[in-house]
Amino acid sequence: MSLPTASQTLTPETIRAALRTKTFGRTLHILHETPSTNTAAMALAQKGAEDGTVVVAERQTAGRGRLGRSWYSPAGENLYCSVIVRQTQSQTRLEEWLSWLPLLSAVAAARAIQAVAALQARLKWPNDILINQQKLGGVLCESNGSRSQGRFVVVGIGINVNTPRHAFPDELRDLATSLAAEAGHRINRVALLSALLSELELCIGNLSAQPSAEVKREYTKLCSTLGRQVRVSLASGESVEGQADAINPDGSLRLIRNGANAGTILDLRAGDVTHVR
Ligand code: BT5
Repeated sequence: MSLPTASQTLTPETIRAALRTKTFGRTLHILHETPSTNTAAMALAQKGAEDGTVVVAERQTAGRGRLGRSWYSPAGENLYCSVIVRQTQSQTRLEEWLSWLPLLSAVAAARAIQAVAALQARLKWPNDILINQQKLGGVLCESNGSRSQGRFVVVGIGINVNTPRHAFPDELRDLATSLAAEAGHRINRVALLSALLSELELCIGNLSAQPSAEVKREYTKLCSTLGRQVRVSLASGESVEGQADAINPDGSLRLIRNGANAGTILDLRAGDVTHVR
């Protein structure tokens, strides 16, 4: 068998030959171009697509981050991937399941990056994938509200794989990086996608069976936010500062506040973290 080359394109054949999963990616939609793989996966899930269905695109014309932000998604270089995950938990465990999904998906991405590119990614709470403090990727989880269709979450992951440092738009050049920029050579996207889907199946599968203490501990180990002074912008527009102390059992971030409220504990379920020092 010949070794896949780093420029290998994403085709059903190359991906299927590399897949090592039980369910994730066994139903696979590969799009040349789409507004957002998350939007495409949402539409498929609403029509009943099965658990583990994956949408991958070569290019996104309206790739999305959280809170309406955009995700830079040039053609042919990177991974833009969304997985439909159907909820198998009882209602009582739903909140925990939903809050850990993005965190564990980020662990899965870090594991895949280590396996394929031999680079150690770190995670910024809740869902940023970093190398050397620069943003390499992100996770966007979106769920449906309706119980009649069965609860599902679309786990969207974007990883900058082969974009050269100089090719990022001005506003991202100092903030973003790619695997190729860090490794000094191009990285095979098919191998990375296959590893990512295997790790997602393992990490999320673990979560469905029971809250996996092991993957949660791994998140804590990889999370570069902990122990730092941080500023967190909240959805309300307010921002709070303090020391990131721990990840709580429900996936929220425990912050020990500074300033007028020094010492007060705040448990944050969402927010944008800036590492102050
Ligand atoms: C995220 O949002 O980090 C989640 C990104 C998820 C993207 C995937 S791609 C497949 C799937 N389909 C989609 O439409 N989305 C998902 P957030 O934490 O809100 O970060 C967004 C911010 O990251 C932007 O405001 C920019 O500052 C920065 N950014 C945008 N594109 C980037 C890129 N390619 N690399 C690094 N940083 C980027």
